[in-house]
Amino acid sequence: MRVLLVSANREHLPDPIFPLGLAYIAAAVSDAGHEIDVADLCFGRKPLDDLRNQVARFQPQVIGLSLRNVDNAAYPLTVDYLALHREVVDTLHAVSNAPVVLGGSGFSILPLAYMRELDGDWGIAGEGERAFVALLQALEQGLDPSSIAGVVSPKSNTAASLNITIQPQRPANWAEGLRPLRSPFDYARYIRRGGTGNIQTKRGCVFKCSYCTYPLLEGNRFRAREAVDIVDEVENLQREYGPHPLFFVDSILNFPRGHVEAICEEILRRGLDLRWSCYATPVKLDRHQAQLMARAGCEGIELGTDAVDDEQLARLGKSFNAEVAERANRYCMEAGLRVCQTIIFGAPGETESSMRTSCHALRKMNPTAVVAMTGVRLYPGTPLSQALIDDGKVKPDDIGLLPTFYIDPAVSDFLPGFLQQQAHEAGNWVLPGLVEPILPGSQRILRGLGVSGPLWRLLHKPWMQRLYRGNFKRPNTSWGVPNASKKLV
Ligand code: B12
Ligand code: SF4
Repeated sequence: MRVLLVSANREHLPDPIFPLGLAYIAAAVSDAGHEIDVADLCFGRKPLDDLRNQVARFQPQVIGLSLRNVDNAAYPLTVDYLALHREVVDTLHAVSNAPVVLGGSGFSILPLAYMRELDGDWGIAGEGERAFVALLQALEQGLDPSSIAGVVSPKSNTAASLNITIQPQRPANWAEGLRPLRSPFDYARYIRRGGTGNIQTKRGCVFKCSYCTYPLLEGNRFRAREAVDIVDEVENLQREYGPHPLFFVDSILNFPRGHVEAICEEILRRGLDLRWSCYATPVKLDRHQAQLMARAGCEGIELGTDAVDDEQLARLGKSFNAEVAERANRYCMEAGLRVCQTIIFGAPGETESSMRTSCHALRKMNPTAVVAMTGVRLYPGTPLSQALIDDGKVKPDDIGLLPTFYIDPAVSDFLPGFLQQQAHEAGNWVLPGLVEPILPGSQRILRGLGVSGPLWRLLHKPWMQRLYRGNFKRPNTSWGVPNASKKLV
Protein backbone atom coordinates (compact mmCIF):
# COMPACT_ATOMS: atom_id res chain seq x y z
CA MET A 1 0.00 0.00 0.00
CA ARG A 2 1.06 3.62 -0.42
CA VAL A 3 1.30 5.04 3.11
CA LEU A 4 1.87 8.73 3.79
CA LEU A 5 3.30 9.44 7.25
CA VAL A 6 2.66 12.96 8.53
CA SER A 7 4.32 14.60 11.53
CA ALA A 8 2.03 17.40 12.73
CA ASN A 9 4.43 18.87 15.29
CA ARG A 10 5.41 22.47 14.51
CA GLU A 11 6.64 23.43 17.99
CA HIS A 12 10.10 25.00 17.95
CA LEU A 13 10.40 25.52 21.72
CA PRO A 14 12.51 24.63 23.57
CA ASP A 15 13.84 23.27 20.24
CA PRO A 16 12.47 21.61 17.12
CA ILE A 17 12.49 17.87 17.97
CA PHE A 18 13.12 15.14 15.42
CA PRO A 19 9.96 12.93 15.20
CA LEU A 20 11.60 9.75 16.44
CA GLY A 21 8.32 7.91 17.02
CA LEU A 22 7.24 8.42 13.41
CA ALA A 23 10.70 7.29 12.24
CA TYR A 24 10.07 4.01 14.09
CA ILE A 25 6.70 3.72 12.34
CA ALA A 26 8.36 4.46 8.99
CA ALA A 27 10.82 1.61 9.60
CA ALA A 28 8.10 -0.89 10.55
CA VAL A 29 5.84 0.05 7.63
CA SER A 30 8.56 -0.10 5.01
CA ASP A 31 9.92 -3.36 6.47
CA ALA A 32 6.41 -4.76 5.99
CA GLY A 33 6.75 -4.03 2.26
CA HIS A 34 4.63 -0.89 1.92
CA GLU A 35 5.65 2.17 -0.06
CA ILE A 36 6.09 5.17 2.23
CA ASP A 37 6.37 8.91 1.89
CA VAL A 38 6.89 11.37 4.73
CA ALA A 39 5.43 14.84 5.28
CA ASP A 40 7.07 16.71 8.14
CA LEU A 41 5.24 19.97 8.90
CA CYS A 42 7.86 21.32 11.29
CA PHE A 43 9.80 23.72 9.08
CA GLY A 44 7.87 24.73 5.96
CA ARG A 45 6.56 28.27 5.52
CA LYS A 46 3.25 26.99 4.14
CA PRO A 47 3.12 23.46 5.57
CA LEU A 48 -0.53 22.83 4.65
CA ASP A 49 0.01 23.84 1.00
CA ASP A 50 3.03 21.55 0.88
CA LEU A 51 0.94 18.78 2.39
CA ARG A 52 -1.82 19.20 -0.20
CA ASN A 53 0.74 19.02 -3.02
CA GLN A 54 2.39 15.99 -1.54
CA VAL A 55 -0.93 14.15 -1.19
CA ALA A 56 -1.77 15.01 -4.81
CA ARG A 57 1.56 13.63 -5.99
CA PHE A 58 1.75 10.51 -3.83
CA GLN A 59 -1.94 9.53 -3.85
CA PRO A 60 -1.72 7.68 -0.51
CA GLN A 61 -4.05 4.78 0.26
CA VAL A 62 -3.60 5.27 4.01
CA ILE A 63 -2.36 8.30 5.96
CA GLY A 64 -0.68 7.95 9.37
CA LEU A 65 -0.73 11.18 11.38
CA SER A 66 1.60 11.58 14.37
CA LEU A 67 0.37 13.87 17.16
CA ARG A 68 3.22 14.32 19.63
CA ASN A 69 2.05 17.16 21.87
CA VAL A 70 -1.41 17.96 23.22
CA ASP A 71 -0.22 21.26 24.68
CA ASN A 72 2.98 22.68 26.13
CA ALA A 73 2.00 21.59 29.65
CA ALA A 74 2.85 25.03 31.04
CA TYR A 75 0.58 27.33 33.04
CA PRO A 76 -0.48 30.09 32.58
CA LEU A 77 1.43 30.58 29.29
CA THR A 78 -0.34 27.56 27.85
CA VAL A 79 -0.06 26.71 24.17
CA ASP A 80 -2.78 24.36 22.98
CA TYR A 81 -2.10 22.51 19.70
CA LEU A 82 -5.61 21.19 19.09
CA ALA A 83 -6.55 23.79 16.45
CA LEU A 84 -3.34 23.06 14.51
CA HIS A 85 -4.07 19.34 14.61
CA ARG A 86 -7.63 19.92 13.44
CA GLU A 87 -6.34 22.00 10.53
CA VAL A 88 -4.10 19.14 9.43
CA VAL A 89 -6.84 16.49 9.60
CA ASP A 90 -9.30 18.75 7.77
CA THR A 91 -6.72 19.41 5.04
CA LEU A 92 -6.10 15.68 4.62
CA HIS A 93 -9.80 14.87 4.49
CA ALA A 94 -10.39 17.65 1.95
CA VAL A 95 -7.80 16.37 -0.53
CA SER A 96 -7.86 12.62 -0.03
CA ASN A 97 -10.26 9.77 0.63
CA ALA A 98 -7.53 7.73 2.30
CA PRO A 99 -8.33 6.82 5.91
CA VAL A 100 -6.43 8.95 8.43
CA VAL A 101 -4.89 6.92 11.26
CA LEU A 102 -4.04 8.97 14.35
CA GLY A 103 -1.13 8.04 16.62
CA GLY A 104 1.67 9.47 18.76
CA SER A 105 2.13 10.30 22.44
CA GLY A 106 -0.36 13.18 22.41
CA PHE A 107 -3.01 11.02 20.81
CA SER A 108 -2.23 8.09 23.14
CA ILE A 109 -2.86 10.17 26.26
CA LEU A 110 -6.38 11.04 25.08
CA PRO A 111 -7.31 8.64 22.27
CA LEU A 112 -11.09 8.77 22.50
CA ALA A 113 -11.20 12.54 22.90
CA TYR A 114 -8.97 12.98 19.86
CA MET A 115 -11.00 10.53 17.74
CA ARG A 116 -14.13 12.54 18.50
CA GLU A 117 -12.57 15.95 18.18
CA LEU A 118 -10.61 15.33 14.98
CA ASP A 119 -12.96 12.91 13.30
CA GLY A 120 -10.16 10.38 12.87
CA ASP A 121 -10.87 7.29 10.78
CA TRP A 122 -8.69 5.03 12.93
CA GLY A 123 -6.26 5.47 15.79
CA ILE A 124 -3.45 3.58 17.46
CA ALA A 125 -2.97 4.17 21.18
CA GLY A 126 0.56 3.50 22.46
CA GLU A 127 3.36 1.88 20.52
CA GLY A 128 2.53 1.81 16.87
CA GLU A 129 5.06 -0.36 15.06
CA ARG A 130 3.16 -3.64 15.15
CA ALA A 131 -0.38 -2.36 15.60
CA PHE A 132 -0.15 -0.01 12.61
CA VAL A 133 1.31 -2.72 10.37
CA ALA A 134 -1.46 -5.11 11.47
CA LEU A 135 -4.05 -2.41 10.77
CA LEU A 136 -2.63 -1.83 7.28
CA GLN A 137 -2.79 -5.55 6.59
CA ALA A 138 -6.41 -5.73 7.73
CA LEU A 139 -7.39 -2.72 5.60
CA GLU A 140 -5.61 -4.21 2.59
CA GLN A 141 -7.51 -7.48 3.02
CA GLY A 142 -10.81 -5.70 3.59
CA LEU A 143 -11.02 -6.97 7.19
CA ASP A 144 -12.19 -5.06 10.26
CA PRO A 145 -9.10 -3.99 12.28
CA SER A 146 -11.12 -3.09 15.41
CA SER A 147 -10.01 -6.09 17.43
CA ILE A 148 -6.26 -5.46 17.00
CA ALA A 149 -4.70 -4.49 20.36
CA GLY A 150 -4.13 -0.74 20.52
CA VAL A 151 -6.46 0.08 17.62
CA VAL A 152 -9.08 2.76 18.26
CA SER A 153 -11.96 2.31 15.89
CA PRO A 154 -14.23 4.96 14.34
CA LYS A 155 -17.00 3.54 16.54
CA SER A 156 -15.13 5.12 19.45
CA ASN A 157 -16.50 8.42 18.17
CA THR A 158 -19.82 7.74 19.79
CA ALA A 159 -20.73 8.82 23.30
CA ALA A 160 -21.73 5.24 24.13
CA SER A 161 -18.13 4.12 23.73
CA LEU A 162 -16.72 6.39 26.42
CA ASN A 163 -16.05 3.50 28.75
CA ILE A 164 -13.90 1.63 26.27
CA THR A 165 -10.49 0.81 27.65
CA ILE A 166 -7.83 0.49 25.01
CA GLN A 167 -5.04 -2.02 25.62
CA PRO A 168 -1.94 -0.72 23.85
CA GLN A 169 0.65 -3.16 22.50
CA ARG A 170 3.84 -3.29 24.56
CA PRO A 171 6.03 -6.01 23.10
CA ALA A 172 9.03 -6.91 25.27
CA ASN A 173 11.19 -7.31 22.15
CA TRP A 174 10.01 -4.04 20.57
CA ALA A 175 13.49 -3.17 19.32
CA GLU A 176 14.48 -6.53 17.88
CA GLY A 177 15.71 -5.92 14.35
CA LEU A 178 14.14 -2.47 14.30
CA ARG A 179 15.90 0.87 13.95
CA PRO A 180 14.10 4.15 13.35
CA LEU A 181 14.21 5.05 9.66
CA ARG A 182 15.58 8.58 9.63
CA SER A 183 16.51 8.85 5.94
CA PRO A 184 13.10 10.00 4.59
CA PHE A 185 13.18 12.89 7.12
CA ASP A 186 15.53 15.87 7.28
CA TYR A 187 17.39 14.69 10.41
CA ALA A 188 20.34 16.98 9.60
CA ARG A 189 18.07 20.02 9.77
CA TYR A 190 16.90 19.03 13.24
CA ILE A 191 20.52 18.79 14.38
CA ARG A 192 21.23 22.22 12.93
CA ARG A 193 18.10 23.95 14.17
CA GLY A 194 17.40 21.94 17.31
CA GLY A 195 20.95 21.36 18.41
CA THR A 196 20.56 17.61 19.13
CA GLY A 197 19.58 14.33 17.58
CA ASN A 198 17.71 11.70 19.54
CA ILE A 199 17.75 8.00 20.30
CA GLN A 200 15.78 5.61 22.50
CA THR A 201 17.40 2.87 24.59
CA LYS A 202 14.43 1.46 26.45
CA ARG A 203 10.71 1.89 27.01
CA GLY A 204 8.65 2.02 30.20
CA CYS A 205 9.04 3.30 33.74
CA VAL A 206 8.56 1.36 36.97
CA PHE A 207 8.01 4.39 39.17
CA LYS A 208 4.60 5.74 40.05
CA CYS A 209 5.01 9.49 40.31
CA SER A 210 1.51 10.76 40.85
CA TYR A 211 1.13 13.10 37.87
CA CYS A 212 3.17 11.28 35.26
CA THR A 213 1.94 9.84 31.98
CA TYR A 214 5.09 7.97 30.99
CA PRO A 215 4.11 4.64 32.61
CA LEU A 216 0.73 4.97 30.87
CA LEU A 217 2.35 5.63 27.51
CA GLU A 218 5.18 3.13 27.68
CA GLY A 219 4.06 0.68 30.36
CA ASN A 220 5.25 0.22 33.94
CA ARG A 221 8.06 -2.22 33.19
CA PHE A 222 11.40 -1.47 31.61
CA ARG A 223 12.04 -3.03 28.21
CA ALA A 224 15.63 -2.30 27.36
CA ARG A 225 17.85 -2.71 24.31
CA GLU A 226 21.33 -4.24 24.51
CA ALA A 227 24.16 -1.75 25.02
CA VAL A 228 26.02 -3.01 21.93
CA ASP A 229 22.96 -2.45 19.74
CA ILE A 230 22.42 1.05 21.19
CA VAL A 231 26.01 2.12 20.68
CA ASP A 232 25.96 0.67 17.14
CA GLU A 233 23.07 3.02 16.39
CA VAL A 234 24.91 5.92 18.03
CA GLU A 235 28.02 5.23 15.99
CA ASN A 236 26.05 4.93 12.74
CA LEU A 237 24.37 8.25 13.43
CA GLN A 238 27.68 10.01 14.02
CA ARG A 239 29.12 8.47 10.87
CA GLU A 240 26.13 9.28 8.70
CA TYR A 241 25.32 12.80 9.92
CA GLY A 242 28.66 13.93 11.34
CA PRO A 243 29.45 14.42 15.03
CA HIS A 244 26.40 15.81 16.86
CA PRO A 245 25.02 15.77 20.42
CA LEU A 246 22.33 13.22 21.23
CA PHE A 247 19.46 13.23 23.69
CA PHE A 248 18.45 9.85 25.09
CA VAL A 249 14.66 10.10 25.12
CA ASP A 250 14.06 7.38 27.76
CA SER A 251 11.81 8.29 30.69
CA ILE A 252 14.91 7.94 32.89
CA LEU A 253 18.18 6.68 31.45
CA ASN A 254 19.95 5.78 34.72
CA PHE A 255 17.50 3.21 36.07
CA PRO A 256 17.49 0.25 36.57
CA ARG A 257 21.09 0.15 37.69
CA GLY A 258 23.40 -1.36 35.16
CA HIS A 259 21.64 -0.02 32.07
CA VAL A 260 23.38 3.32 31.65
CA GLU A 261 26.58 1.79 33.03
CA ALA A 262 26.60 -0.79 30.21
CA ILE A 263 26.00 1.92 27.59
CA CYS A 264 28.79 4.11 29.01
CA GLU A 265 31.23 1.22 29.19
CA GLU A 266 30.50 0.32 25.57
CA ILE A 267 31.04 3.95 24.51
CA LEU A 268 34.34 4.02 26.38
CA ARG A 269 35.42 0.60 25.05
CA ARG A 270 34.99 1.91 21.49
CA GLY A 271 36.77 5.16 22.34
CA LEU A 272 33.92 7.29 20.99
CA ASP A 273 34.07 11.03 21.47
CA LEU A 274 30.42 11.87 22.14
CA ARG A 275 28.23 14.54 23.66
CA TRP A 276 24.90 13.46 25.05
CA SER A 277 22.26 14.35 27.62
CA CYS A 278 19.31 12.59 29.23
CA TYR A 279 16.57 12.51 31.85
CA ALA A 280 17.55 10.82 35.11
CA THR A 281 16.24 9.97 38.56
CA PRO A 282 18.12 10.69 41.79
CA VAL A 283 17.27 7.13 42.91
CA LYS A 284 20.50 5.12 43.18
CA LEU A 285 22.43 7.85 41.40
CA ASP A 286 25.81 7.53 43.07
CA ARG A 287 29.32 8.89 42.56
CA HIS A 288 30.38 6.00 40.36
CA GLN A 289 27.38 6.40 38.03
CA ALA A 290 27.85 10.15 37.71
CA GLN A 291 31.56 9.86 37.00
CA LEU A 292 31.06 7.09 34.46
CA MET A 293 28.41 9.11 32.64
CA ALA A 294 30.70 12.15 32.56
CA ARG A 295 33.59 10.09 31.17
CA ALA A 296 31.34 8.65 28.46
CA GLY A 297 30.41 12.10 27.15
CA CYS A 298 27.34 13.08 29.16
CA GLU A 299 27.23 16.85 29.15
CA GLY A 300 23.89 17.44 30.80
CA ILE A 301 21.51 15.57 33.01
CA GLU A 302 17.91 16.60 33.63
CA LEU A 303 16.97 15.40 37.09
CA GLY A 304 13.23 14.95 37.61
CA THR A 305 13.44 15.89 41.28
CA ASP A 306 10.10 17.76 41.43
CA ALA A 307 10.53 19.04 45.03
CA VAL A 308 13.20 19.16 47.69
CA ASP A 309 10.83 18.83 50.62
CA ASP A 310 10.23 15.38 52.10
CA GLU A 311 6.48 15.70 52.55
CA GLN A 312 5.90 17.17 49.12
CA LEU A 313 8.05 14.45 47.53
CA ALA A 314 5.94 11.82 49.28
CA ARG A 315 2.72 13.47 48.08
CA LEU A 316 4.04 13.49 44.51
CA GLY A 317 4.64 9.75 44.81
CA LYS A 318 8.40 10.12 44.38
CA SER A 319 10.57 7.21 45.51
CA PHE A 320 13.25 9.29 47.22
CA ASN A 321 13.57 12.00 49.84
CA ALA A 322 15.20 15.41 49.85
CA GLU A 323 18.50 14.05 51.13
CA VAL A 324 18.76 11.62 48.18
CA ALA A 325 17.93 14.46 45.78
CA GLU A 326 20.60 16.72 47.23
CA ARG A 327 23.18 13.93 47.18
CA ALA A 328 22.46 13.02 43.56
CA ASN A 329 22.81 16.67 42.58
CA ARG A 330 26.14 16.87 44.40
CA TYR A 331 27.56 13.71 42.82
CA CYS A 332 26.66 14.97 39.35
CA MET A 333 28.13 18.43 39.91
CA GLU A 334 31.31 16.93 41.40
CA ALA A 335 31.64 14.68 38.36
CA GLY A 336 31.55 17.76 36.14
CA LEU A 337 28.07 17.14 34.72
CA ARG A 338 25.78 20.06 34.12
CA VAL A 339 22.54 19.55 36.03
CA CYS A 340 19.05 20.84 35.28
CA GLN A 341 16.63 20.37 38.17
CA THR A 342 12.99 20.17 37.10
CA ILE A 343 10.64 21.18 39.90
CA ILE A 344 6.85 21.27 40.15
CA PHE A 345 5.39 23.94 42.40
CA GLY A 346 1.75 24.04 43.47
CA ALA A 347 0.84 20.34 43.40
CA PRO A 348 -1.74 19.18 45.96
CA GLY A 349 -0.52 19.66 49.51
CA GLU A 350 1.98 22.37 48.58
CA THR A 351 2.28 25.11 51.20
CA GLU A 352 4.27 28.31 51.42
CA SER A 353 6.53 26.48 53.82
CA SER A 354 7.20 23.51 51.48
CA MET A 355 7.91 25.92 48.63
CA ARG A 356 10.39 27.83 50.78
CA THR A 357 12.04 24.57 51.87
CA SER A 358 12.48 23.44 48.25
CA CYS A 359 13.81 26.82 47.15
CA HIS A 360 16.22 27.04 50.06
CA ALA A 361 17.56 23.56 49.26
CA LEU A 362 17.88 24.42 45.57
CA ARG A 363 19.97 27.46 46.43
CA LYS A 364 22.32 25.27 48.43
CA MET A 365 22.44 22.61 45.69
CA ASN A 366 23.40 25.25 43.12
CA PRO A 367 22.57 23.24 39.97
CA THR A 368 23.36 24.61 36.52
CA ALA A 369 19.69 25.39 35.87
CA VAL A 370 16.26 25.02 37.43
CA VAL A 371 13.12 24.57 35.37
CA ALA A 372 10.17 25.37 37.63
CA MET A 373 6.65 24.45 36.56
CA THR A 374 3.73 26.35 38.03
CA GLY A 375 0.99 23.85 38.81
CA VAL A 376 0.45 20.35 37.46
CA ARG A 377 -1.15 19.47 34.13
CA LEU A 378 -3.79 16.84 34.83
CA TYR A 379 -4.01 13.86 32.48
CA PRO A 380 -6.58 11.07 32.50
CA GLY A 381 -5.49 7.87 34.20
CA THR A 382 -2.73 9.23 36.42
CA PRO A 383 -2.82 8.48 40.18
CA LEU A 384 -3.05 12.23 40.85
CA SER A 385 -6.07 12.79 38.61
CA GLN A 386 -7.80 9.77 40.12
CA ALA A 387 -7.15 11.01 43.68
CA LEU A 388 -8.52 14.47 42.84
CA ILE A 389 -11.61 12.90 41.29
CA ASP A 390 -12.08 10.61 44.33
CA ASP A 391 -11.78 13.63 46.65
CA GLY A 392 -14.41 15.46 44.61
CA LYS A 393 -11.94 18.25 43.77
CA VAL A 394 -12.11 17.61 40.02
CA LYS A 395 -14.80 16.14 37.78
CA PRO A 396 -13.71 13.42 35.32
CA ASP A 397 -14.95 15.60 32.45
CA ASP A 398 -12.57 18.38 33.53
CA ILE A 399 -9.60 16.30 32.45
CA GLY A 400 -9.32 16.14 28.70
CA LEU A 401 -8.08 17.92 25.63
CA LEU A 402 -8.61 21.34 27.18
CA PRO A 403 -5.38 21.80 29.14
CA THR A 404 -6.35 21.60 32.79
CA PHE A 405 -3.96 22.47 35.61
CA TYR A 406 -4.15 22.04 39.35
CA ILE A 407 -2.63 24.53 41.76
CA ASP A 408 -3.19 24.02 45.44
CA PRO A 409 -5.41 26.90 46.61
CA ALA A 410 -3.12 27.29 49.63
CA VAL A 411 -0.39 28.73 47.37
CA SER A 412 -2.18 29.97 44.29
CA ASP A 413 -1.80 33.67 45.15
CA PHE A 414 1.65 33.32 46.61
CA LEU A 415 3.16 31.18 43.85
CA PRO A 416 3.75 33.44 40.82
CA GLY A 417 5.34 36.35 42.67
CA PHE A 418 7.44 34.12 44.88
CA LEU A 419 8.78 32.07 41.97
CA GLN A 420 9.61 35.13 39.91
CA GLN A 421 11.48 36.57 42.86
CA GLN A 422 13.43 33.31 43.26
CA ALA A 423 14.18 33.27 39.55
CA HIS A 424 15.34 36.90 39.64
CA GLU A 425 17.65 36.27 42.57
CA ALA A 426 19.10 33.00 41.27
CA GLY A 427 19.51 34.04 37.63
CA ASN A 428 19.56 30.45 36.30
CA TRP A 429 15.89 29.58 36.62
CA VAL A 430 13.47 29.00 33.76
CA LEU A 431 9.75 29.42 34.45
CA PRO A 432 8.09 28.01 31.31
CA GLY A 433 4.59 28.91 32.50
CA LEU A 434 5.41 32.46 33.51
CA VAL A 435 8.08 33.60 31.06
CA GLU A 436 8.86 32.18 27.62
CA PRO A 437 11.71 29.67 28.09
CA ILE A 438 13.71 31.39 25.38
CA LEU A 439 12.69 33.83 22.68
CA PRO A 440 12.51 32.05 19.32
CA GLY A 441 14.82 34.73 17.85
CA SER A 442 17.51 34.19 20.51
CA GLN A 443 17.24 30.44 20.02
CA ARG A 444 17.74 30.77 16.26
CA ILE A 445 20.74 33.07 16.76
CA LEU A 446 22.41 30.69 19.21
CA ARG A 447 21.81 27.68 16.97
CA GLY A 448 22.91 29.71 13.93
CA LEU A 449 26.17 30.47 15.75
CA GLY A 450 26.68 26.73 16.05
CA VAL A 451 25.72 26.36 19.73
CA SER A 452 24.48 22.79 20.06
CA GLY A 453 23.20 20.61 22.91
CA PRO A 454 20.62 21.66 25.50
CA LEU A 455 20.55 25.45 25.92
CA TRP A 456 19.88 25.32 29.68
CA ARG A 457 23.56 24.31 30.00
CA LEU A 458 24.43 27.93 29.25
CA LEU A 459 22.53 29.24 32.24
CA HIS A 460 25.69 29.12 34.33
CA LYS A 461 27.22 31.73 32.01
CA PRO A 462 26.92 35.27 33.39
CA TRP A 463 25.74 36.75 30.03
CA MET A 464 22.94 34.17 29.80
CA GLN A 465 21.97 34.80 33.44
CA ARG A 466 21.76 38.52 32.76
CA LEU A 467 19.45 37.78 29.84
CA TYR A 468 17.18 35.69 32.04
CA ARG A 469 17.34 37.81 35.19
CA GLY A 470 16.11 40.74 33.11
CA ASN A 471 12.83 38.88 32.59
CA PHE A 472 12.05 39.04 36.30
CA LYS A 473 12.97 42.65 37.05
CA ARG A 474 9.43 43.53 38.00
CA PRO A 475 7.93 40.39 39.47
CA ASN A 476 4.34 40.01 38.39
CA THR A 477 2.46 38.98 41.49
CA SER A 478 -0.72 37.98 39.69
CA TRP A 479 -1.20 35.33 37.01
CA GLY A 480 -1.88 38.17 34.63
CA VAL A 481 -2.64 36.02 31.58
CA PRO A 482 -6.13 35.51 30.19
CA ASN A 483 -7.41 32.03 30.95
CA ALA A 484 -8.72 31.40 27.44
CA SER A 485 -8.18 27.90 26.18
CA LYS A 486 -7.11 26.27 29.40
CA LYS A 487 -8.55 25.64 32.80
CA LEU A 488 -7.34 25.94 36.37
CA VAL A 489 -8.92 23.76 39.04
C1 B12 B 1 12.24 13.07 25.37
C2 B12 B 1 11.06 14.01 25.48
C3 B12 B 1 11.29 15.38 25.32
C4 B12 B 1 12.67 15.96 25.00
C5 B12 B 1 12.98 15.69 23.53
C6 B12 B 1 14.46 15.71 23.24
C7 B12 B 1 14.78 15.17 21.88
N1 B12 B 1 15.81 15.73 21.29
O1 B12 B 1 14.15 14.28 21.39
C8 B12 B 1 12.46 17.46 25.34
C9 B12 B 1 12.88 17.73 26.76
C10 B12 B 1 13.20 18.48 24.46
C11 B12 B 1 10.95 17.58 25.23
C12 B12 B 1 10.30 18.76 25.00
C13 B12 B 1 8.92 18.88 24.98
N2 B12 B 1 8.03 17.96 25.35
CO1 B12 B 1 8.49 16.13 25.61
N3 B12 B 1 8.76 14.33 25.88
C14 B12 B 1 9.77 13.49 25.75
C15 B12 B 1 9.38 12.02 26.04
C16 B12 B 1 9.96 11.62 27.38
C17 B12 B 1 9.83 11.01 25.00
C18 B12 B 1 9.45 11.33 23.55
C19 B12 B 1 10.06 10.32 22.63
O2 B12 B 1 10.94 10.63 21.85
N4 B12 B 1 9.63 9.06 22.72
C20 B12 B 1 10.16 7.94 21.90
C21 B12 B 1 9.29 7.66 20.67
C22 B12 B 1 9.84 6.45 19.95
O3 B12 B 1 8.00 7.38 21.13
P1 B12 B 1 6.69 8.15 20.58
O4 B12 B 1 7.07 9.45 20.00
O5 B12 B 1 5.66 8.14 21.61
O6 B12 B 1 6.24 7.21 19.37
C23 B12 B 1 5.60 5.97 19.55
C24 B12 B 1 4.07 6.06 19.68
O7 B12 B 1 3.62 7.29 20.18
C25 B12 B 1 3.55 5.74 18.33
N5 B12 B 1 3.45 6.77 17.29
C26 B12 B 1 4.13 7.92 17.14
N6 B12 B 1 3.75 8.54 16.01
C27 B12 B 1 2.83 7.77 15.40
C28 B12 B 1 2.12 7.91 14.21
C29 B12 B 1 1.22 6.93 13.83
C30 B12 B 1 0.47 7.08 12.56
C31 B12 B 1 1.02 5.79 14.65
C32 B12 B 1 0.06 4.75 14.25
C33 B12 B 1 1.71 5.64 15.85
C34 B12 B 1 2.62 6.62 16.21
O8 B12 B 1 4.49 4.78 17.87
C35 B12 B 1 5.81 5.22 18.24
C36 B12 B 1 6.73 4.05 18.38
O9 B12 B 1 6.20 3.08 19.26
C37 B12 B 1 7.80 12.12 26.06
C38 B12 B 1 7.12 11.24 27.11
C39 B12 B 1 7.03 9.82 26.67
N7 B12 B 1 7.43 8.93 27.50
O10 B12 B 1 6.59 9.54 25.57
C40 B12 B 1 7.56 13.58 26.38
C41 B12 B 1 6.32 14.29 25.76
C42 B12 B 1 6.18 13.85 24.33
N8 B12 B 1 6.65 15.70 25.80
C43 B12 B 1 5.63 16.43 26.04
C44 B12 B 1 5.66 17.85 26.02
C45 B12 B 1 4.42 18.58 26.48
C46 B12 B 1 6.82 18.55 25.62
C47 B12 B 1 6.98 20.06 25.48
C48 B12 B 1 5.82 20.80 24.84
C49 B12 B 1 7.29 20.61 26.87
C50 B12 B 1 7.66 22.07 26.93
N9 B12 B 1 6.75 22.91 27.37
O11 B12 B 1 8.75 22.42 26.58
C51 B12 B 1 8.24 20.16 24.60
C52 B12 B 1 7.88 20.16 23.11
C53 B12 B 1 9.09 20.07 22.24
C54 B12 B 1 8.73 20.06 20.77
N10 B12 B 1 9.44 20.83 19.97
O12 B12 B 1 7.81 19.38 20.36
C55 B12 B 1 4.38 15.61 26.31
C56 B12 B 1 3.38 15.63 25.14
C57 B12 B 1 1.96 15.43 25.60
C58 B12 B 1 1.39 16.72 26.08
N11 B12 B 1 1.25 16.91 27.36
O13 B12 B 1 1.10 17.55 25.29
C59 B12 B 1 4.98 14.18 26.59
C60 B12 B 1 4.14 13.00 26.18
C61 B12 B 1 5.26 14.13 28.11
C62 B12 B 1 4.01 14.32 28.96
N12 B12 B 1 3.89 15.43 29.64
O14 B12 B 1 3.15 13.51 29.04
N13 B12 B 1 10.36 16.38 25.36
S1 SF4 C 1 8.33 11.22 36.68
FE1 SF4 C 1 10.06 10.05 35.84
S2 SF4 C 1 10.46 8.47 37.38
FE2 SF4 C 1 8.41 9.27 37.81
S3 SF4 C 1 7.00 7.88 36.73
FE3 SF4 C 1 7.46 9.61 35.37
S4 SF4 C 1 9.17 8.94 34.10
FE4 SF4 C 1 9.06 7.56 35.86
